[in-house]
Amino acid sequence: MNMQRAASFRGPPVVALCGGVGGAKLALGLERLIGADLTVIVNTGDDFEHLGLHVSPDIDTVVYTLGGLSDLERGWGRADESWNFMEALGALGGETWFRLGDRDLAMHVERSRALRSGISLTEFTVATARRLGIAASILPMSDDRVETMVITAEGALPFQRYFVGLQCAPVVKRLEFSNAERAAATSQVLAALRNPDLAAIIICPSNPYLSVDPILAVSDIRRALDEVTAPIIAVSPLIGGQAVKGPTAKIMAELGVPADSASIARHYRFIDGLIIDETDRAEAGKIDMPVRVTSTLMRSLGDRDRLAADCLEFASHLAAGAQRRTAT
Ligand code: FO1
Repeated sequence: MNMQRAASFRGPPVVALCGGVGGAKLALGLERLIGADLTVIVNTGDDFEHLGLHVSPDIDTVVYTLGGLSDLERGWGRADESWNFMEALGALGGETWFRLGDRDLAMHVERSRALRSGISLTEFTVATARRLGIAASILPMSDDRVETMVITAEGALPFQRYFVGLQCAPVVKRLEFSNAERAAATSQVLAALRNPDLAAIIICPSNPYLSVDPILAVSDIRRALDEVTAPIIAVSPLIGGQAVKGPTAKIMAELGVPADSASIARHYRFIDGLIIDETDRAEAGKIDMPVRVTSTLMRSLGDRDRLAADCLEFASHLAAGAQRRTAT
């Protein structure tokens, strides 16, 4: 094939809904597979004002991961990081419970400056991703502020106080996403979800309660999802009743929900299919929707690519089945 044509060839668009670390791994696999045909809609319920700066942890995790800048060990922040700012801040008696690396700090300073000058979070994120050579579109779920509040046995806690400050120790009673009902989805998010050529919507293996629910709580997004005809699939974040990283299983236990794939399927009752890990193969029969069993553990780059390909294949299989049902 002519190389110029190959470079500009576009396939059907795909949307991924994504939180932080786990979700970003699959988003990277998808981006490597379909490049500019991918739009990643990212949770901003974790965003907060810290040290006078606007911090968007999940957006940054996705941007750093797709931009090849992320720290693979830590999962968040940048590789080759140094911590001089934190040390100097600590010496002055400043707040150091939430660590901002020197390189990462540049992102928060520049984003805060942009927002103060009237540039939207979407405009800043799209421009930054382009500058870092990322082919996919990375979009915040909304430009309006939505704040995830963790209602715990010890009271209501802003997300990062719960997650980083208290290391997820307090017992979760429920979650609230303040302003989600009123927050508007951006025109870019709605255009991606309403694209008539859409091949699939993929809910990444992020924490359903902390990372995906805030996206689904935005009324405009929920309504748009109700109207899509493309298959919506999710990848379960659980393997053998545990999340690879983070407090998903702990939160499920605290909410009185069994930490298994059937619970994930019930949680996302509007989806058309669920991908589960082969460790949980025996659970497939208990799930009341189409299930694809594969390896969902993403250690290597190859794992990310393979799971991304499995997602696209599963979605196209579901779409073909739906077409056959419509035709008969
Ligand atoms: N996570 C931590 O566990 N400790 C931190 O000090 C921390 C700082 C931090 C700074 C910037 C950033 O983009 C992310 C950061 N994270 C930190 C990760 C973040 O709190 C969570 O991973 C997400 O909000 C949950 O998806």
